[in-house]
Amino acid sequence: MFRLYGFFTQNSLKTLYVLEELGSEFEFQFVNLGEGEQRSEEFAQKTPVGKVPLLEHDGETLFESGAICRYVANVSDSPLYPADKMQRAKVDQWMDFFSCHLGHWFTKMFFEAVIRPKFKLGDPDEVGVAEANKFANQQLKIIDGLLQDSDWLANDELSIADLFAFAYIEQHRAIEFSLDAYPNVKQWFESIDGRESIARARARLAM
Ligand SMILES: N[C@@H](CCC(=O)N[C@@H](CS)C(=O)NCC(=O)O)C(=O)O
Repeated sequence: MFRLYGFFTQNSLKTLYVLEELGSEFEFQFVNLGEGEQRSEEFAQKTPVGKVPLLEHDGETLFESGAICRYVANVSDSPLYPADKMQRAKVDQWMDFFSCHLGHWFTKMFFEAVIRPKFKLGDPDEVGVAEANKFANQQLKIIDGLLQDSDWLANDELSIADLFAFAYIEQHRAIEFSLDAYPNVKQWFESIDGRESIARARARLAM
């Protein structure tokens, strides 16, 4: 059985969404970052980076949400991470795009609007927010064009890339960023938002 350590934020949510969509059996252990639990000696023994999400399986540990999503789908032989090499690369391509680009900008805006004030982490980075907003809008336009011809990001099928990307885009709610200008993204977002796997994952966190 898998054991996942996580918090409310998007990196943990990606892995929770994928585990629930796979129908995997797993235990979820909440790590309260607000209380500094990631810096406890017990947690430090499990991971050198002191971050969530963290997966335990078969006596091994794994960090990095992308690596965790790929691993759990792989172990489950799931079509959510296709075996075909090119199809798999397309899934990886979109996961990397969201980690490095569009998801990164949403995370920056979420950090500035929610995390920084909540944990009193100093002065807001207004220049950084303006840059994130500009690039997020440019890149949402690209994704909106892609989703005009397909319901999903890769290979015309739901994959771990969609769930991974969804967790980033989901941050738009907390920062009051409207998706109205991107109707295909909005439709894609809502179709994932309504999935039972997402509801089960949220119930684990009692969100
Ligand atoms: N690239 C990592 C990022 C992990 C990460 O930054 N986790 C944050 C929560 S979203 C964390 O654990 N922060 C606690 C800390 O840095 O002390 C991933 O995708 O898993």
